[in-house]
Amino acid sequence: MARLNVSRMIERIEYLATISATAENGVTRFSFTDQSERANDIVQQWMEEAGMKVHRDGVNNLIGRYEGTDPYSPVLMIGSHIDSVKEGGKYDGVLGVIAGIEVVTQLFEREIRPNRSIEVVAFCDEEGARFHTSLIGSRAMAGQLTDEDLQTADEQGITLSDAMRQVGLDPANYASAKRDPKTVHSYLELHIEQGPILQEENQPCGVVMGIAGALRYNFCILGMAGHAGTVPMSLRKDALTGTAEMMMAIEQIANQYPPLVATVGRLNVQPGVGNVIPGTVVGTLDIRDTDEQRKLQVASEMLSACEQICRQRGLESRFELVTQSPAVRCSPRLVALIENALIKRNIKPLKLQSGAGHDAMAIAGVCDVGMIFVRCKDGVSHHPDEYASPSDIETATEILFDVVLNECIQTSEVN
Ligand code: HGY
Ligand code: MN
Ligand code: MN
Repeated sequence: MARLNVSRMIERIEYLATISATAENGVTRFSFTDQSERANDIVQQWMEEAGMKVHRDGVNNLIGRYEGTDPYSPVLMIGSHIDSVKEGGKYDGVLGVIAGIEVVTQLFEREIRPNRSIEVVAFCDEEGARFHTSLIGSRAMAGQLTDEDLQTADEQGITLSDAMRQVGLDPANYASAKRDPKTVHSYLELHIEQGPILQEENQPCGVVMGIAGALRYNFCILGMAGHAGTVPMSLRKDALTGTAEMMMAIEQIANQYPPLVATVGRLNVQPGVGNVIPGTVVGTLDIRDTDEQRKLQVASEMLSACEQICRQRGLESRFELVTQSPAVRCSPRLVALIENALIKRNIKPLKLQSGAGHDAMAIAGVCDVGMIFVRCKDGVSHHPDEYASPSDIETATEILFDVVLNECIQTSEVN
């Protein structure tokens, strides 16, 4: 008897992908929107069908709890996120939540009660695509969310706390999402790799050793708007050409420190009309590295290079650090459990670093964390073409199931 109902998993992934602000061009499901609430409602229904009691915490994390025989022992938490980037893929985050629900559904359908309770969590706002402050739900659970996080605003000027109110939350309550570490035994997250290594190695899944730390900045470059036809080139304070030189400097510095990566992902040029010299540019800078020290040192090198370019051009630069998450190591104990499950299925136990951020980074502040990566086609992610095959999804969810059985069931065999 197949242990998993993979077609049910695929149907659910496909269904969630239809809940999007954009009808075509991938999935756009920002947190604290109609789309995120509709997604929460259907995921809650699937959790309840799996015998879980479901509640939403102080920041709208959706938490399904499958009671164990010992209600007082710390829980096993399985999670990921169901928000997306703009025009993203179907699998990023969603796959981990659907896989967690599938494993609990299998226990429920077999009337197996784990010794420790299992919680499946759909974290809110992992991506930070709307407010540019990522890991909102998991950082709140780890007690790392701050009042100023709630004051960050989206492009329409709506603050995170306004957006929380719009979905019926009281933002003053966000601190209640903090989890007592004594109540959580360990955390598992299954996620698409969002990179090319598993495909290159022709493996369906692998074990994550660590997750790169991230620094996310908002910046503003102030120059002088002017008439595109009359201001001589030598007298201009063009904020956009200054930003362009800064971006080339950032890229040139990043190229000296692989695997560190740096990205200017958003630029807003003002006033943004063809016959006016850009006076202001507002943008974002995202720097990632698995080496915490080097990440901080290179970030300061990049910011001083930008300041120097602006000085030479008579521009003013303002950089604001919006979120930072330190590089995280996964628990050696959970790495070993995942490796053993891979070996048991004759899969090469590939060890991977994650350049992408995940909720596991924040939850590492609460308990041991482990991650399973699933091969994704050509490593494409944060893009409508993101794809993971049903057989790879099945294999990775089987690995997750094995680790869950090890973590919270006396027997390690369930057929
Ligand atoms: O941006 C990231 O690394 C993740 O996809 N949130
Ligand atoms: Mn993700
Ligand atoms: Mn993502």
